[in-house]
Amino acid sequence: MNCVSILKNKTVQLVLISTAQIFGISYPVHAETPTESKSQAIAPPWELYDTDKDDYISTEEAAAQKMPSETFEALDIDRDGRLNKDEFSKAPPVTGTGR
Ligand SMILES: [Ca+2]
Ligand SMILES: [Ca+2]
Repeated sequence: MNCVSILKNKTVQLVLISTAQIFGISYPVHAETPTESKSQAIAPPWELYDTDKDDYISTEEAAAQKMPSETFEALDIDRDGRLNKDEFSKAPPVTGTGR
């Protein structure tokens, strides 16, 4: 009968939902997930800076991401007025949010 299969479906849905809820609750309690989110936050968003994709970050591109000019100058080790990936990789793990 159709009624039975609908009922079964509902039961399955209920089980799935409660399982998800248990999962959702126990996840933060355990809190022993590896630090992958951390390393992602540290990785500098090169693509975000190098908007014209010429493999260098110009002062304009740095300014567009609110990188302070002191930071830019400190990172520009060879003083050619732009940052290559090597120079940029030495950037502090602060991503253009202002502070
Ligand atoms: Ca560029
Ligand atoms: Ca440079």
